Amino acid sequence: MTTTEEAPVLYGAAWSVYVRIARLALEEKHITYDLVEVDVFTETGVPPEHLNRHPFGRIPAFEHGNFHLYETGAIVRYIDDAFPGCKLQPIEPKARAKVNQIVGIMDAYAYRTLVWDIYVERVVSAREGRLANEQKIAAAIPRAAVCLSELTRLSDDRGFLIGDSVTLADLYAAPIFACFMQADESTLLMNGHKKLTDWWQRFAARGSMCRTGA
Ligand SMILES: N[C@@H](CCC(=O)N[C@@H](CS)C(=O)NCC(=O)O)C(=O)O
Repeated sequence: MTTTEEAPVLYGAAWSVYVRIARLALEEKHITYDLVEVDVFTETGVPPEHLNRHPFGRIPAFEHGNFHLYETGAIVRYIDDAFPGCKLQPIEPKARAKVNQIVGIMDAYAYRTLVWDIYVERVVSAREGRLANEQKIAAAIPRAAVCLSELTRLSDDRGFLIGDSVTLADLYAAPIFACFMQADESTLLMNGHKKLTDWWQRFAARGSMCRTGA
């Protein structure tokens, strides 16, 4: 039997956007957990023991006693439902649907565009001493603009993206913004998005963000 007192274990790497989303959920609910480092980019590929936890070879994977999960969306909702503490999903159906809509946008569109196409090409490539793929960045700009204008349109102005307390929408958006805002392209793209800029400045200073910074 699994009790909430058993410390959950997260398998993954501290640099990972998705691992950080799951860590933020644990941190916001003040749950003690262990982070076990897994490198999925070794020369020999994903470690075999990790493929047992996550057959698709991604991170994070999650363990709570004898209960095993992968897919960040399932992990954070389990964390929210199974543990006491603040609720990360609104009860009111329309607010809950909007939180899930933002989570879906972050997952399906923003992660690839803002992290891989802009942040990795502009910031990580420079750090690694390789040339940025300017074509990839240029193609990502209009998609990034849609991500940001949709976030602005869908979010309200009560301190968090949706409502007056932290939700999964913030937890999905923040690790993606932490990467994207390091790229020069963010300055121009965030122009005219004051509500988002203010949200990011407030959210980036939260204890959970400081404790999970790579
Ligand atoms: N759908 C997965 C996505 C997780 C994901 O893509 N994680 C990245 C790290 S942020 C990863 O494992 N990348 C390894 C790879 O692409 O091979 C989830 O929601 O957990």
